[in-house]
Amino acid sequence: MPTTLISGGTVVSSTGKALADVLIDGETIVAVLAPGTKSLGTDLKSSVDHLLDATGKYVIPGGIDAHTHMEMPFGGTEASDTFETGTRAAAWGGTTTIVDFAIQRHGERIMDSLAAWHERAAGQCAVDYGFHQIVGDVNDDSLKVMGSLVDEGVSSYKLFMAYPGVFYSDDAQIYKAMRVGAETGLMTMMHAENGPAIDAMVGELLAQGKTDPYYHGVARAWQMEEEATHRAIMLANLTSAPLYVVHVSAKQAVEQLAAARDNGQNVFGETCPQYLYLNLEDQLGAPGFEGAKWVCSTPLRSKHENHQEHMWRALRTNDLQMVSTDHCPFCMKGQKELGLGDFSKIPNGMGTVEHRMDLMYQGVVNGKISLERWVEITSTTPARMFGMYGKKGVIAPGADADIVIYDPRGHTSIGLEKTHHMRVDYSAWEGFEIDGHVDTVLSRGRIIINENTYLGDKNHGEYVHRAPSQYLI
Ligand code: DUC
Ligand code: ZN
Ligand code: ZN
Repeated sequence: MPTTLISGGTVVSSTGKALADVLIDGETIVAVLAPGTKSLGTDLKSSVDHLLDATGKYVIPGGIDAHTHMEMPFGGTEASDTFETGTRAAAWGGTTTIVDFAIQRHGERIMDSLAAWHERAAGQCAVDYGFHQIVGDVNDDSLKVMGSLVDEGVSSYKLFMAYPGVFYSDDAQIYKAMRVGAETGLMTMMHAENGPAIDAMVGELLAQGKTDPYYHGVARAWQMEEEATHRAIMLANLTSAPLYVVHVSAKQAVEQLAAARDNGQNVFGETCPQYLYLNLEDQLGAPGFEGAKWVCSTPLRSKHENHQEHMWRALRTNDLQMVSTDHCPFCMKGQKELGLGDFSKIPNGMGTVEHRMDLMYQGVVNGKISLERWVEITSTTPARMFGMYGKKGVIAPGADADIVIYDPRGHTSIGLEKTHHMRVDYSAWEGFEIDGHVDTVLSRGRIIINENTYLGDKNHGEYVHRAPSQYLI
């Protein structure tokens, strides 16, 4: 097995940072050493197969994006990143594990859908991958089968309170599923928006001739998110189910989560970079049909309502626990343009998997979060939340050698289609300048990004069989 030494860097964890060398044997970290440690009198630098100089740089555990949708069939089309292209883009951005979603649609059986998603991903991924299970048809068979998901390494499942007629579950279905989740050690993930009320409002807006992308944000008002978040929390309280609310964007939804946590309830929330940096007026309200680029759900919120400051604060104070992307890109040409003249037909989603580590590092530069918190919300907590910690989310002996060497003096200009690696014909992040740079990325000991070169391949990524969440009680 080839050995690698990462020397001279500052190893950052969720609890601190220190100058240290990291020794890797094959796929695994074997030691974190005081700089310059000798082995049997020999300088390790001269005895390893690969030496990576990290002087002046941060050495962090590889990013874990726990919410992606590669190839997702949605809105009459399919997300434009495949497992191959999406995981390669993830690698470029310092993300070494994704957790995607196997999708059970109406009339399908859960285990068939899981098998289908395994087939899509196997042999296609540049980095490691796991699955949550979307349960889009809560029926007696689904409720029976859900209990065996944990044996498949799928320790979390997702329900939707939005999208009636597609993935939507009503309150009775949510109640029943949560009971099973609580009994079988599954984390319940929730898309919390009041879908039926949203659809009613969409109908009203379209009838008034309000068809532009901007109205996507108007229809999916924060009240829709707060109400659904509260309802999900109450149903989780009743059933003793642990609850993880995805893509939180409204400060009022954060307040619901914070109040439940203060009350001792086992609930959690993630937000996404788009809710920390982008807004309703400037992006969704861009001239013409441009706003379609940023149509996602939950939607971008109004810059006049102070949601973003609240999100950053919640990340700092642990009212929100982590940041994922909800990566689900659609091209403008042929996909987003399905909604020309009717915002409700614009496929929901945008591409961020490549930029999450950089965008969140900018939060460190801007004084919004600490360096350690950056590692915690992008890697360590995702690993703990979704049953991967020990192998993932930490630089320690025995862990997978998933490591990013990050240069705080480097610079990243997020630009046009040509300068990113996601398979989408625009960048939702064009023009963002980051004071930092992903220099080198290792996935299970293999150098997959170095000196702006991709060295990985689509056969490298392995399925991560996840244990139950460490946050179950
Ligand atoms: N929201 C999105 O924006 N895209 C995929 C699914 C979702 O809930
Ligand atoms: Zn969702
Ligand atoms: Zn999603």
